[in-house]
Amino acid sequence: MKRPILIVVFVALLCVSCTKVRRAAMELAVERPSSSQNSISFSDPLTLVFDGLDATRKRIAVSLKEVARDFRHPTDIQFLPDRPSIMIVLEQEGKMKWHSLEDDTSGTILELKVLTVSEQGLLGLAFHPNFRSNRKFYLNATVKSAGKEGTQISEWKLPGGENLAGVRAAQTEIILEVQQPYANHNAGQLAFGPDGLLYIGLGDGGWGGDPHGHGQNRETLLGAMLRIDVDHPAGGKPYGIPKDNPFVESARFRREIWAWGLRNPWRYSFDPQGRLIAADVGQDLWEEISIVERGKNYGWNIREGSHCFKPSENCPEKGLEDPIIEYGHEEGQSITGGYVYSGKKISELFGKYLFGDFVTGRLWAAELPKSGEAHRRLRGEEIYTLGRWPLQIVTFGKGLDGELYLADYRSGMIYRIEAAQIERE
Ligand SMILES: [Ca+2]
Repeated sequence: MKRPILIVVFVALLCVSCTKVRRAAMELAVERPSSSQNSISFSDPLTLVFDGLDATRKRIAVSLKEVARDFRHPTDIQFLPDRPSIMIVLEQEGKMKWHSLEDDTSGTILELKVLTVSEQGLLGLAFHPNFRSNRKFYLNATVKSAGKEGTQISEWKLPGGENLAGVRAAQTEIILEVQQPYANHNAGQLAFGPDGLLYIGLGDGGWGGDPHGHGQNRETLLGAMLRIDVDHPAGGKPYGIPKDNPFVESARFRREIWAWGLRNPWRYSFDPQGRLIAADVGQDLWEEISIVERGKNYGWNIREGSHCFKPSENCPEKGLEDPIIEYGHEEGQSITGGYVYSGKKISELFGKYLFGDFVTGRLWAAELPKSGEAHRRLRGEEIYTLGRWPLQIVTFGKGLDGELYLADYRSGMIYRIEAAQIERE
């Protein structure tokens, strides 16, 4: 019974409103499909539900095809930039694994000694934009370093060659370490922007309600989206500060900060227009998605979504960015951001941003604001439901061909999102 207990801890600390969440997780456990099943279909009423607000939303019909299994607590899915069929999966407990979608072979690229309490672990991976020539990649993990627990961003090199079996990556540098006061809200994603710079989202340091006020404190790296240049180290650090970062001239605020006021930006990605779309996990009431831009304040912990948090009434609004999408805890309790779909399998999904909820297993797709359009709250008809699945949707992955994948934290299965299966009698 070890595994369910770990899951409950992970779920509960993502949002700190425990009883309701635990119950939801247990209900899901009962609904889980048998392991002999290798796909879940939109048309199968036993596994897929459209309830609550989803009952009134427009639907996009999809099925989930199992492409890999037997991962232990997967946390990230990426694809090897020069090998479209090689999927890379991180496991919370510290392993980075490869899996061939061509022949089902797999192996371990590295194992990192990480902390694994609550939301700690090996959490995010980004390949360098020039990976093909320099073979560099970056990991986001929670580790103990010099006696202190915190987030560590490290640089690695993967040896070249066709055959991945037996290949082991080597760590080349520690890029950044940030001490974490609590085990939750480490965020975890890493992503390079179209500008070639590395974006590192950091949560507020954890516990609940942001007890130290990190979200609004620009003198700390916590509760912020950082932007650094790993190719041009400067000032005695293994990275440089881009000249157009908002606080580059500031003596007071941290120069790594690109935007702040974030609670726990667990997953974020760049859309095809180069906009940074970040899903920020909420406290007790609201889950949210924002377009994150230079020098903007996304409100936490003054506001949760577009609502007052502290103070609970008549909170300031000026200078605080509202999300473009938010949903309440009757729909889900821990948002998992995804990617804009640009694959060929599901025409209705093309160009839409896919996201989901870890606790309730709901999947949605949104029509993001058009290029150049001011940020605004999306209207109801711009959000589609893909149903509520019996899964703990912990992360998404995007193939080099634009197809999307998701990982089920509980079962360790990886699914590809495909067109709906047509029922035949
Ligand atoms: Ca916010």
